[in-house]
Formats: sequence, structure tokens, C-alpha cells
Amino acid sequence: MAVERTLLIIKPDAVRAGNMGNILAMLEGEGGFKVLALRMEHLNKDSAGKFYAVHKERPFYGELVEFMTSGPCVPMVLERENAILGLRDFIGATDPAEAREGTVRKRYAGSKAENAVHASDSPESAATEIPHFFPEMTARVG
Ligand code: 3AN
Repeated sequence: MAVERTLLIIKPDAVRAGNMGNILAMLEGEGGFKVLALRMEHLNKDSAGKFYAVHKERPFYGELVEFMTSGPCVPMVLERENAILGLRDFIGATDPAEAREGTVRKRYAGSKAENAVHASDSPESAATEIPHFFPEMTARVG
């Protein structure tokens, strides 16, 4: 399996609840992900709106941008074998009620809207989401 890079964001709800350290420990420990870059940032509407532009037509877009700008979040670049799909599996389903036991969202997400973390869902998403926050980095390994 190929070594890949992906983007994860610890969302404002998880930062507010004091779960940033627990989530990082899960990612580095059980998850086996290597943290290549990380920053705490309070997003403005422009940055959050651009990041979630793919959801622009969805009914929850306004709410999503509002929530993502409600406090600081922690975007990071993670690297591992099969990092993209592996991380999606590790964080669990979007709706915590459907998330598998032991996943990040099962443990730390409160609702479908405030669900603790974001992770790139495909190589194409990782390739645009990584430089959105870390323009000096690419999704490509090596
Ligand atoms: P995922 O984050 O698992 O890729 P998507 O792509 O369906 O899920 O949704 C993107 C983000 O939009 C989610 N992380 C969540 O915060 C928010 N979201 C999804 N569905 C809803 C909903 N029904 N109501 C409010 N927010 C939602």
C-alpha cells in the first residue's frame, strides 16, 4: 500500500471541549499517523467558505461556515500508508450515531453538524485541502 498524505481538522467543538490532546494522541497512537504540519487557527468566513465550497448548494452550508468560524480549529497534515481512506475509517461516520465504536467521532462528536473532526475524503480532496491550509506542502509524498 502506498504512503499518502491527508488533511485533518480538529473542529471548534472539539477544541472548545478540551479534546484536542486526546484526538491527537489517538491519531499518533492507535492510528499510527505521523503529523507533518499543524497549526491552530480561527478561520474567517472567507477561508471557511472557500474550504467548504463543494457544499455551497447544500441546505446546511450557512450553518457549517458559521460553526467552523465559531472558534479556533486545528488543521494538520497526516502521513501514513493508505492515509486517506484509513483516516476516514479511523474517524468514523459523519453522524456520530452511526459511527463505529472506538472511532474519533464515536468518542468525541456531539452531532452531525458538530462532529469533532474533518478528514479529506479522496486523493482529489487531499490535493486541494492540504494546500488550502499549508501552501508550502503538497499531497505528494517524497
Ligand atoms: P464528512 O465530513 O464526513 O465528509 P459531509 O461531506 O457529508 O461529511 O459533510 C461535510 C460537513 O458538513 C460535515 N463534517 C458536517 O460538519 C456538516 N454536515 C453534514 N451533514 C450535515 C447536516 N445534515 N446538518 C448540518 N451539518 C452537516
